[in-house]
Amino acid sequence: MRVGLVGFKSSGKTTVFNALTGQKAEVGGYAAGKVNLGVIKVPDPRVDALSEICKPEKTTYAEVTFADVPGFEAGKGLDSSALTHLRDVDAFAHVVRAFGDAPAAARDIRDLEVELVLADLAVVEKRLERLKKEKGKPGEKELLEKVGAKLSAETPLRAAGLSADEEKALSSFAFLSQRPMLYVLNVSEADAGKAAGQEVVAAAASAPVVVLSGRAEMEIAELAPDEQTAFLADLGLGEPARARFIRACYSLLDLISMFTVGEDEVKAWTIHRGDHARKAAGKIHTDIERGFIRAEVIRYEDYVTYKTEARCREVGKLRLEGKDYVVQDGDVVHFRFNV
Ligand SMILES: Nc1nc2c(ncn2[C@@H]2O[C@H](COP(=O)(O)OP(=O)(O)OP(=O)(O)O)[C@@H](O)[C@H]2O)c(=O)[nH]1
Ligand SMILES: [Mg+2]
Repeated sequence: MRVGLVGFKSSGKTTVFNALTGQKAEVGGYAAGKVNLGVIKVPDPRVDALSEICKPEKTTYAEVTFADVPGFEAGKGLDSSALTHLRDVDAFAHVVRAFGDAPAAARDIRDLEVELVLADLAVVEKRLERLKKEKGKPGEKELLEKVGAKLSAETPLRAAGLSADEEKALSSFAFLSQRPMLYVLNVSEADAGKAAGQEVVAAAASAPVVVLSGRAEMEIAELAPDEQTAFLADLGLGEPARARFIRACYSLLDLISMFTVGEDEVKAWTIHRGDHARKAAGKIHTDIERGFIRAEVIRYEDYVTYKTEARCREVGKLRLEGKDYVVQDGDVVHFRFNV
């Protein structure tokens, strides 16, 4: 799962990237053209609690990869290298400058959205042009015309009310405006504890907005844990924005966690909301997916209450589920399989 930190030049993407990943990539645009990549753990108090109970040798959190993409030139449209970077990520975190001189956050939000829409419209028009000469799939032309009309009205495809079947039919086009979007409002230190203004919220349409100060967060990330708490309190914050932001990305992508527990390892596995047990098993190993027999499932809350699988079984909190069971966020799962 790759989330792209994207936006116009000098909005603070690399600063935010450093805050998230603890890396020390060069800020100030000196490393122009370079994409920085970082893998981060998704903070999850449930993993901590399970680990506390099981005392495993190893504790493994879910992970998200962040890509820090070079900034786009305002007012110039997206060039081919910008489009390549955008196509390479599953979701966008648009880092918007709201610090320093004359920030125009709402305008930046709308401008990038329009760029995504225009890039998609170009793809639609090119394909429709081709369909004058060749025969497409049944219904393809009609669907592309519908999509083209939405885009012409500057509606991003993620907000176009497409059905699941339509989305599936369009998946090979890899439209940019269809991908999940989240806004990072990069504010000055003084504004770190405040909520986003009305104009920004309106421009963001219904996409989530995370307010943070990239510079302050980067400094916090460099401190020892006990110093971090004091610094955060000074800024009027309870936890680093980093934790909020990472969780927001996770839910934006409609990802959930299931857990496996044992003496050797407590581990969070990233799956999609709606995944069936057999598919979820395949995350762990294809053998488990192939030889799937059943899933033994305990709710996270029950596991924390009764502490062991055996005790959960005794009190009737361990359920046996088949391959079509839809795994729920927080399920503690033990797969039985045979190969
Ligand atoms: N005051 C203040 N300055 C910041 C903040 N975040 C970034 N900056 C400054 O803004 C400048 C650009 O920051 P970068 O993180 O390099 O921005 P970028 O978006 O990666 O820039 P490009 O990759 O060139 O598009 C640097 O001088 C940063 O120190 C912030 O929260 N507050
Ligand atoms: Mg940068």
